[in-house]
Amino acid sequence: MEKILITGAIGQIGSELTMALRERYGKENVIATDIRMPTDVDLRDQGPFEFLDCLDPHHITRVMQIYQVDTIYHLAAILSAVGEAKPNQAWMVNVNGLYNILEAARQYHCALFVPSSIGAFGRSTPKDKTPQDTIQRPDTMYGVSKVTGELICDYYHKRFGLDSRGVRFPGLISYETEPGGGTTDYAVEIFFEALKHKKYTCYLKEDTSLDMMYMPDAITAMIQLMEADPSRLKHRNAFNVTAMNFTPAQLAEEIRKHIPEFEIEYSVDPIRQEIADSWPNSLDDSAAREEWGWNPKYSMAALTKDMLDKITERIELPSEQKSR
Ligand code: NAD
Ligand code: AKB
Repeated sequence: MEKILITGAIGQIGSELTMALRERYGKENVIATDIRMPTDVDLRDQGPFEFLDCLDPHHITRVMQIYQVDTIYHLAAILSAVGEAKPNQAWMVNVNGLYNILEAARQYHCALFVPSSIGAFGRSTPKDKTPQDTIQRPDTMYGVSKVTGELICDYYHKRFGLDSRGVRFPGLISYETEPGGGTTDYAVEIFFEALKHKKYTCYLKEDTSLDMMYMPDAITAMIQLMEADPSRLKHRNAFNVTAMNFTPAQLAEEIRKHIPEFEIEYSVDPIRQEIADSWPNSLDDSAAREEWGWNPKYSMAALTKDMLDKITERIELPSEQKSR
């Protein structure tokens, strides 16, 4: 029976991936870990949870031994906007933390999933339909750490035969857990603000085009790639994956189909705008489609409806707004 360790399990992706993997492989077989304690009762009580700092290699190996781990989803990281504010911490967690996990995975013969990001591209990368294999010269610490991660995961596969796999995620949109300090967070905040206040002030310019994906598709991508037949994988780490592409103005227009009074204003944050401007407008994900059958389900319209429905169920709204 597979024993799966998740690092950064309390974060935006980890909180949903943990529940999905417990559902698929059995609650006792999925060990959620983080440097924060979970407040979500299901995540905390439905299966094992361990405090685990990926900067502590001895602790990693101790947890691996106790649970006889054979697969790791390594999600512990510092995201792009926080990474620009704290570049030293971003390098430590995203590079040194990954190195510790790679070493543990090598010693204990584990399969390893590590997500990269559209942040691994930079201004000199072709912006539209960004190819799978192309120029990667990012100028953020997040991007530098992500390219380093992609390369070292490939190295461990080639040099040690480690079964490392990964995708380059676009901005992920979800309602369960707040995003952890990225540049694409506006695309989550906008839904909560639209429902609570019918207005949102966006920190990116109205015409900033970025790729995005709804969390259910992201969860499917991770599991599907880790279960894929290895003989079909020409690429290993950092498959481009995407589901949709929009600007803040286009997302606001889609939200207005459900909340006609919704208003969006813009107050541009120069740091996050500069990061977004250095990322692709859209990705070419044909390698993922060909090599392991990637095929996202949610469009911008389907995501918008589902986000508004799910958040409405969760937040306390005056009763007349609930009958939206
Ligand atoms: P998040 O910030 O929501 O969660 C990261 C988690 O890592 C947090 O719970 C944090 O407590 C934990 N963490 C931080 N330092 C740690 C340490 N030293 N040891 C152990 N845990 C530590 O991030 P996320 O959005 O869930 O992202 C997970 C991964 O996916 C990251 O590698 C990120 O770069 C990548 N990714 C995310 C997105 C997105 O839109 N969410 C897009 C592209 C790539
Ligand atoms: C961020 O904005 O930092 C993340 C990402 C796209 O990697 N959401």
